[in-house]
Amino acid sequence: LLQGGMLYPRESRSRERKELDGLWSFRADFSDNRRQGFEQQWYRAPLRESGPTLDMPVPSSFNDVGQDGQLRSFVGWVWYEREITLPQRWTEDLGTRVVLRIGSAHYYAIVWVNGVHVLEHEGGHLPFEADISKLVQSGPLSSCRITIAINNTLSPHTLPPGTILYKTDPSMYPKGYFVQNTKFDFFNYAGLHRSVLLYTTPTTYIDDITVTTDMDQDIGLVNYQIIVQGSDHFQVDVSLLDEEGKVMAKGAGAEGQLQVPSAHLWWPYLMHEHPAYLYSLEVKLTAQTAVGPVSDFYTLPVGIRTVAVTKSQFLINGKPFYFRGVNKHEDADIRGKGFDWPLLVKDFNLLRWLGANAFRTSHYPYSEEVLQLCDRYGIVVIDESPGVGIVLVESFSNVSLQHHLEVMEEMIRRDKNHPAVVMWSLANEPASFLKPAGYYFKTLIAHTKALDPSRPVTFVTNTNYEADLGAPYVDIICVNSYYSWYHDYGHMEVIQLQLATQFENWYKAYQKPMIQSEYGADAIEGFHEDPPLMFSEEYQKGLLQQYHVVLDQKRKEYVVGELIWNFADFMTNQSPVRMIGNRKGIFTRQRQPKSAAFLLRERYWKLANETR
Ligand code: BDP
Repeated sequence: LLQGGMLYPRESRSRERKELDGLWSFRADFSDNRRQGFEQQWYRAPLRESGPTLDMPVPSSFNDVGQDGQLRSFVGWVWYEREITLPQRWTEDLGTRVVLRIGSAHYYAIVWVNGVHVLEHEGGHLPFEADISKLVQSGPLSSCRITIAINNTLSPHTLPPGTILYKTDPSMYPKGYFVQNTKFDFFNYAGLHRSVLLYTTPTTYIDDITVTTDMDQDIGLVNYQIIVQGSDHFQVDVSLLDEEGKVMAKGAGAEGQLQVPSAHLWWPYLMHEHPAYLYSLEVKLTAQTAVGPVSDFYTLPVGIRTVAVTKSQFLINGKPFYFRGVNKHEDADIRGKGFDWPLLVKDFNLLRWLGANAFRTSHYPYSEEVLQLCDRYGIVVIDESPGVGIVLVESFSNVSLQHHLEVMEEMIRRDKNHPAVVMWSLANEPASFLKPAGYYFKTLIAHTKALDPSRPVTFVTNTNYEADLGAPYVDIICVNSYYSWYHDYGHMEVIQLQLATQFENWYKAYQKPMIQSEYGADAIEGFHEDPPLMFSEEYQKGLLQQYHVVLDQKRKEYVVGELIWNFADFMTNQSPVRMIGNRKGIFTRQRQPKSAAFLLRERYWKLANETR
């Protein structure tokens, strides 16, 4: 199991934070073996001393900000560096703990501070951090040089997996020629996608908080568990405040249960006149240490809600919940997968305009700020791991499974306290018919449930119901299908029959609630054809309408949700079936609506009014 917590870095009376967003120095290692940076130890001295550097914005993918096609498709190590000056109180007060936190570095990262190796991390979508107090408090330096080398190469054992293909025919390819192949449908953007920051805590500090909630009649139950590092002699006090700042319950000790009479529940968007009610759990730690008394403060937003699954329903606070939602990507022009506040707020405004109440983080964990907004707006989340494109037999091996187990640990550690997160999704469209898939998913699901017994677990399948070896272990069956797009293309008249058959087969086999976790069609904005032809706005609309006929029948039985593919157009690898990316968005990549967005908006508001 992982050591240590991963609380979101928040300021408090005892904690400071310093974002390192902005321009970093950057160099891609174009040497033949891509290892010149290590051979010449680029981390030893400022990067500009070992050769020319570029200005690179953080957070952002490095791929699309430049005019260099070679850099856009670069595979290998890139180097980032930033020098900063630290406040004196950080470097001179030995009671201060200074932590370097990297929100996301895709895919493998090695970090040095002032030339000293401090940590390595595998995986492009989850944060990692290192205590760098000793390094910044040891000398006369008040400056600090952070070097991060990042490798975007994917192998059969990474998540997502990929393969490097060497092309050796000397009559067709230059010496050493290789390409990165992937089995997933989005561009493998890379770089520092989320903020890099420094934050402080006292040396005795609140390391982790775990909250689960329940209801007893109208009494809200908040179970909490707090982990403290740095001292064995401490006291923990907690209070739970309502939205007006009134103390509703108090507790003492690192573990306990708070009771909130007439609790306001956390409800999804449009399911209640006051959705997304958030309490604040204020945690105060006091400890006696060698340097005197120390206090640490941390405040965690808490939503009181329950989640349960029956044979045919998904219940939130005991009420049937229907996922009216979308699949998204972290993707936009220029910045690629780089975090961007205006984009984030625009997306949430569009979701609420649509009347959507849910999305899936296809196909990897999104930034924490996204989940915080979901908590605040009542947008329900199916939180998905980067297990997309697991289709090779090697990717079901023990090495791969071990890494996937660790990713689930990191993901749950980061996201466990978000009321908006109601389900874990372990993978998207794995080859779950392959023999080792049964053991793989059985183990992965058991581990996920052991880490978090409070949420249902699923993975998203496109395998035939009779062949799927993982489906027996999930709580909800999530199925992707593309009738009249990848099969019987051009023939919308077959959708109703095929979709009804899909639902009926799965339900007969498993008697579990189902979600249509993807369906959709590409449409290029401004292309019109009536009668509808593929790639026109009319075809996209027509296809969705056919799906909706069947969804309307089956949602009265056991279908508990529908998630359109996709919220917005997004970048993919170049291929003859992709016209500058995947065009299945109901919004363009610039977030302008296609006709289908208006159709979906009408539908979602109608559904919302029915179930309110
Ligand atoms: C599904 C995948 C999704 C793709 C979509 C498509 O889950 O990632 O983008 O197909 O082809 O199979 O549009």
